[in-house]
Amino acid sequence: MITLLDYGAGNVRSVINAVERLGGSLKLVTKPDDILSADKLIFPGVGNYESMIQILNQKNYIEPLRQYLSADRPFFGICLGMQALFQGSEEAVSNNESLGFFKGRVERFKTDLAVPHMGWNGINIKQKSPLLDKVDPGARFYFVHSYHLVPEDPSVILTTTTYDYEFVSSVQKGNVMGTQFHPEKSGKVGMQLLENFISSDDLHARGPANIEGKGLAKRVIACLDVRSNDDGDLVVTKGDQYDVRDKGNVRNLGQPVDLAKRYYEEGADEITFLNITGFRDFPLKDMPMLKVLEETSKNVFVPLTIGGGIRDYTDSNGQVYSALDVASQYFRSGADKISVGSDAVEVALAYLATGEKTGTSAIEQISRVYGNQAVVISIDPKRAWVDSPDEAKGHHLIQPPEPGPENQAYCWYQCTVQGGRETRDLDAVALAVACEALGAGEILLNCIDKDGTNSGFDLDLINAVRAAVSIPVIASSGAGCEAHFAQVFEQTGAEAALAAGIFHRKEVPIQAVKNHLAQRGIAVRH
Ligand code: 1PR
Repeated sequence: MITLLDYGAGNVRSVINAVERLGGSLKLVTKPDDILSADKLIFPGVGNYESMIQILNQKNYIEPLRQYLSADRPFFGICLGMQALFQGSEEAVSNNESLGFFKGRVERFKTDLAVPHMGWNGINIKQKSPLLDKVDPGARFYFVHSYHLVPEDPSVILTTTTYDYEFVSSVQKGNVMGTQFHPEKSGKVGMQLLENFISSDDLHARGPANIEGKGLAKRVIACLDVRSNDDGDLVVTKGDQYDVRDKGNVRNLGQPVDLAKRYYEEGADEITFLNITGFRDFPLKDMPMLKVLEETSKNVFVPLTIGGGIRDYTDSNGQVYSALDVASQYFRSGADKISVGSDAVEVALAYLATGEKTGTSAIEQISRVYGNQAVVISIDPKRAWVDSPDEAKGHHLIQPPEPGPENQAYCWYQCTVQGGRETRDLDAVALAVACEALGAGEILLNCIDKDGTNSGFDLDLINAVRAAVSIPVIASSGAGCEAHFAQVFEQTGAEAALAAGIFHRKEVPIQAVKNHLAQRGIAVRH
């Protein structure tokens, strides 16, 4: 019997699904006594450190947790759930006092690389532990965090990981252990680690080790654009430059749950769902999308992102729902990240006009509760061609190798909303910078001109945005063959590349992309 400490933030569904898949039975902590009566306790934490500590205090969980830990009973903290074991974090502004089981603190990454550290990275094993039994030392695990541990006592370090520099990625002392990475999101290798925790009778470490692991891999993401077709069924569709109709009918490329499962099995590093008509429907009434997430997360143990319709909403009875309410439903249904499209453009325009952060925008609210890493901004720019820089003052201008349709020498990338239906006087670079300032943790960078063309990613656009932000960028739109992925990783700083059409039409298998990247010396997860 595994007891799960769910303090109400982030995606615990994946941990529940993983434990159940491994045959474990699960009980949720609903009162302080449940902690003390647990046989084995898992504490998955996602989001903001300070809000986690506040909730643990409000629920009176701190003291029973301290008692449980000091009795050396089996405890597994994941991500924030492990950070909570230390004395405090730089992330917390005021209330900083944590469980204090381990001496040491949590610090923000100090690096020129993108922060959050997001993606599949290796582990350097420092101790032999039953937790790592049957885990291939060359395996990679899924990380998503901006802060890392700095323990005072090196003897508690189980593994380290290298991201610019070496940081502590898991700890263990007796029966108390934790990982910065997410085993529940790390595919088969993560399941093995969870199984080790669940089924081992003796979890104590067995002495020092010195095994070096691999480095951070570039991510290959499969994207599923989802909407109702004309018969009212939720289907995966795919457009050409955002036009998803073929002879008047919405293209139907399959069922979202089935396709997501297929891509997980084929080795996708993440799956993204975009509810492309979310801007006109209210997602909390769009229960099929929540169901899709619930069902998908039972079979798919890599990160899931969901976008479409994440904004404040007032229904016909005057009932107000915040973007945070909508996002919370998605997280509870199995999403790890949410993606904001149209609303981000409006929010950024308002922020750029006043220079003031209101604290009430979707980006700010969701990142405050769930952490920056959970907020992706999906940008849908279109090229706007001009003859001279004077015609695009204030916008980030590019001089592409090929001129425009009327021989124009320059273009800027104009933001659109509602799936490209309307444009705004804002360029993609400015949008990305504003959203990072408001608290976004990642950019999903589409390009309407390239979408569905199979002609390769828009390298100019990707370079311009990547150079302007310090959060990870996912290159999207235009992938037509394996070589396009190598090109985007060799010629831009993108951390991940996403494709839709070539995977849906089975033109290029995900493994073929990864094999090609590996042959070119680009690190990928196999
Ligand atoms: O504005 O917050 O409601 O979010 C709506 C979301 O739906 C946005 O993220 C927006 O990008 C997306 N969206 C809206 N309309 C469409 C459409 O296609 N008509 N799809 C749409 C966006 C772009 C990518 C696509 C890549 C790769 N699709 O997701 O998968 O371009 O395609 P490719 O590899 O086939 O070239 P909101």
